Amino acid sequence: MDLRFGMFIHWGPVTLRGTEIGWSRGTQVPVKEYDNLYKEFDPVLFNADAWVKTAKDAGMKYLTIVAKHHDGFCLWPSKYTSYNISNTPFKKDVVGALANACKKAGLKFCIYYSVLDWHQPDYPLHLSTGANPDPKADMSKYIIYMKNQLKELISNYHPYMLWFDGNWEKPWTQEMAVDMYNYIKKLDPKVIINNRLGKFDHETLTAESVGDFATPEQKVGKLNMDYPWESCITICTQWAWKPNDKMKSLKQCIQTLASTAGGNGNLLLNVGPMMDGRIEARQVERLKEVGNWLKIYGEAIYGTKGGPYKPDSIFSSTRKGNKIYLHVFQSSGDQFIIPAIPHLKILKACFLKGNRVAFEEDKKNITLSLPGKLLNENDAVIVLEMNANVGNIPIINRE
Ligand code: FHN
Repeated sequence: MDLRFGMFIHWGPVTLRGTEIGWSRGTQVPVKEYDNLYKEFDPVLFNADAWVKTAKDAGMKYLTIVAKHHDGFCLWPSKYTSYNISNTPFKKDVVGALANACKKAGLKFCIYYSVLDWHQPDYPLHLSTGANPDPKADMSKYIIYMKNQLKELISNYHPYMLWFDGNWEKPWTQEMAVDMYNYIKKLDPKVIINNRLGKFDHETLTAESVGDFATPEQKVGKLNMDYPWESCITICTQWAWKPNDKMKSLKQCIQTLASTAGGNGNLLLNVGPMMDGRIEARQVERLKEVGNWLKIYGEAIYGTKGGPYKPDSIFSSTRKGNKIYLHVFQSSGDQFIIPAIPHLKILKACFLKGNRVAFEEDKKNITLSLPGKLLNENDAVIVLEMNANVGNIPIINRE
């Protein structure tokens, strides 16, 4: 949770069609055609160090590769199925290359693995529609297949975190989830596991949940100081690569990161590399711009807690030690008024890496005098140095 910002990567033979990974199988792309795309998959420009450099330059601290999505194709040379990268013209172990590149660059390496597998014979459902369960399938054999692959991934690539998905279909039960969680924690007690093994709402973490953190999707999670969470959001609209897909602006990317951190959560920002193995230049550029912002303002994101103010469209806040970082997204006029902080006094207010900010403080409000034009239009960070540690201030709602 101190890392706050990671890269998510959805990629596979489906990029040869530019349609959505998994879900376009049997819809936009006929099943037979989809399941044979791997025979043409040859991303000769794939360079793990280049992907990791893009993540690092973006200020991301961890990287999560989709090793196997719902379509069952494996981006590593699994010995438990021939439906894997070693049987493509490309052959190279993509998961292994990224694990090594992350290690060299000091990024935490993480793996996404889909519980449901429409391609694997022993998984009862072979279509995204869930139609006609396969009577020949044997879910208990599929669970052995899953355990063998997870053991293969954990012992070969030592992931820091496992990001499961595809837990919503009938063949998969809560009992299977608990058993799988315990099996993995025996293999590696330190590995972090998301909450998408269990059969419960992935936006929250409850006693019934099976997993270590909640996973809101395509939205910023709600402010929550009680349990860890991570929002996964696409930099464009589709998870896998799509030609001319609409890309988020720099302001959207930065304000989304400041809002997830302001809500006490992480952001896993997704890219879909192209069929030749490169991440689109415009996405690399956008991520670089985010990284440039973090080079200046990273102190207000990494290793901070969310709050004490509830985030909204105007601003969010993060905190560490006796400092509160106000992330101002838009200012209306030269005064910025927020509720006072009970029992605490401001010693100093200034723009992070910038000038002092004049302020008045009374029992009810803090009034900050802001220049007409904010220092950074994407997110101007103001630091309030308080006269005591701010870690345990209860959440403050703005009327
Ligand atoms: O179906 C998947 C989808 O393809 C994508 O992988 C996202 C990423 O979190 N999760 C599922 C939808 O909830």
